[in-house]
Amino acid sequence: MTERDQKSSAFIVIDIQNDFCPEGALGVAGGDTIIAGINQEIERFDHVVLTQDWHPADHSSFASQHEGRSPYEMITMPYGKQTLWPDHCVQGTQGAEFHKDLQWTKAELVIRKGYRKAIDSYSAFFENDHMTPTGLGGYLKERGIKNITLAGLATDFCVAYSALDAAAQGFNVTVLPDLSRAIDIDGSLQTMMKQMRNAGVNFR
Ligand code: VGL
Ligand code: ZN
Repeated sequence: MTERDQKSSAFIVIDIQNDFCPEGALGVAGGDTIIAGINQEIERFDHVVLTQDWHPADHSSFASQHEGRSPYEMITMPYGKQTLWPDHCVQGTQGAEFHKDLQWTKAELVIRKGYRKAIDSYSAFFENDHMTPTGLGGYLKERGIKNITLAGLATDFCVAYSALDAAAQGFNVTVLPDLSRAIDIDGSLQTMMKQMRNAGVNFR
């Protein structure tokens, strides 16, 4: 990267939290195996942002809040379709903390998402109504960031939705699939990889 590229590029690390690692409440296979590689990327970038899934204990994306429903079922919410999840990343719990091996100290911003009971947020940019901004797009633009590199958990949910929104907002987007891991429900990985390719997301 040239010095100029370096200044206008940010690395966004998605949801490297205990609950998304194999022992966690919504464990993603191999989720902890990408952390060393992510730490190396953190070293390389001038600008690092972390995201943190951050739900109230009664969040509406939890199957436990819906009588007779099980995790991984799909329901319809006022804002559209929503997959139901095991309770995960509850605010202030150990499961919501960053994995202990993640080198997070360099991060300039931690963006929390999914903190409102009535709506989930996969993307770091917009909540799942695709309308309510988190503020991250404005933050990055105001600071002159043009290129975004993304990695983390999970490839087919928070990484993919963040990449799609970033591309739609005009950022030049690169996803690192080798430093991301997927939940992969009903072909979601293939579907989202295709959507990212169609949106002009780069892969490295
Ligand atoms: C995520 C499901 C529910 C993710 C977050 O980080 O990909 N997936 N909440
Ligand atoms: Zn979540």
